[in-house]
Amino acid sequence: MTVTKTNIAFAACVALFAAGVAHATAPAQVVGVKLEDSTTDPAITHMRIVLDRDVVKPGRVTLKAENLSKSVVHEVLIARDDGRNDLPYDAKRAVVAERRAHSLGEVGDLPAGKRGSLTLDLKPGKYVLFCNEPGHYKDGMVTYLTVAR
Ligand SMILES: [Cu+2]
Repeated sequence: MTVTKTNIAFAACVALFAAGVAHATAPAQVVGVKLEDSTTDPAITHMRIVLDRDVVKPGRVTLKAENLSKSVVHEVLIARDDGRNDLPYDAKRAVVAERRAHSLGEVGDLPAGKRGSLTLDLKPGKYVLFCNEPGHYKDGMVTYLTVAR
């Protein structure tokens, strides 16, 4: 077959399309996110976020959050971790300044015992997950997820 510009363009389109389909149909990687406090277990002295894995591959990632508290509302937000020690904080409201932290999404305001999930397309890098109910981030509801090839 004679190679023409049209053929090359067509081949490139097919390759892109195939890559797109493969990407769309690849199952999302699941990260279990447990939201816990002293009502979950009296031995837990500070509220916390526990992930069942802390490294995933780039691509679609589903955060499956479960609020294991008996009485406290929790939530989980995710943002890229830019290497700062602390996220930008609004001390007056006792919350992370979500917009300045560039939140990528959240499973918001989960009542005790409830579950929720969020699927995102994540590029390689380090991410921070935190609860932004007032006071919870400072109490320790923050953890990290690494996306690496
Ligand atoms: Cu919380």
